Amino acid sequence: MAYSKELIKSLEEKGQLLRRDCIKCIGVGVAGHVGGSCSSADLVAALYFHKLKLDPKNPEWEGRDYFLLSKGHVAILQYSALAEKGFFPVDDLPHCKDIGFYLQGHPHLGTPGIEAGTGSLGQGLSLGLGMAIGLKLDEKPNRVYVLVGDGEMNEGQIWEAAMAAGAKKMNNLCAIIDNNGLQAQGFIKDRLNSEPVADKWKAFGWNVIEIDGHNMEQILTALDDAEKCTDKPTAIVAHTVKGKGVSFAENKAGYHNKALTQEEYDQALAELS
Ligand SMILES: Cc1ncc(C[n+]2csc(CCOP(=O)(O)OP(=O)(O)O)c2C)c(N)n1
Repeated sequence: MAYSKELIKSLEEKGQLLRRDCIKCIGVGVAGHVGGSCSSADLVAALYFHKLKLDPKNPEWEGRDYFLLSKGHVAILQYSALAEKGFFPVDDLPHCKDIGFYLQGHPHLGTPGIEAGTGSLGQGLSLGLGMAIGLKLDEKPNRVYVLVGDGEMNEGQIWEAAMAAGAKKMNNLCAIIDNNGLQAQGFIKDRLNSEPVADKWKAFGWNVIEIDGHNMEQILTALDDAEKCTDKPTAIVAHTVKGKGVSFAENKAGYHNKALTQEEYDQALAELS
């Protein structure tokens, strides 16, 4: 194994910690994005606690890597990672979405560690591509990572960015696709089917890596292999389970953005502990 057992275990634990933080952010009786947060949690844990070069004490550090949450509706997941990393207090997380509070329902500029306002689906990859082009023009080694939802791929702008990044051979750009098979209202295959996902990205000139998005060793290997690819942007197609780790929410569109009962809240935290 290329990575130590300790590293894998600690990152797996971080994934579970982020899921628990998300459930605490959501709380009881108020709708929140359980499904898409839990599906992306292991990917985000690997990025924030292993891959990304970041300085929590200096969020605008010139040497940093850039992470954009294009599926911005799961802002609670990014806030949890930023808080656990030390960008702001973990105790602030449950106040997320309070009127006037700095942690809002979608990421916005001005929050420490947030690189772009996202949540209007489809825009994050274009924003990331612009940053990647800027970094190349400045001859900087920083990398740009963008987390894209598979439902989000219904947006045409994703494919404009994909085409441009492929044509420009933006090897400093990595898209990670949370391929959980569900969007807000049902299975993607039953609505606007985006399969075959990997072939589409390949056709646009990307280096495509398919992984189990809950297997930490595969996640780390894919992120390292993306960095080694010198002539193409990389798309990591991560097969995940929406609601992963919360049994009653797994693979159910109904838990895309749902209020939890007290019983569900307690059960979710118990299962994730
Ligand atoms: C432009 C735009 N249209 C619609 C929405 C409402 N919306 C929020 S999440 C979502 C579904 C996204 O599905 P997916 O990208 O697969 O997210 P995941 O299942 O991973 O949470 C929709 C339609 C939005 N945020 N932006």
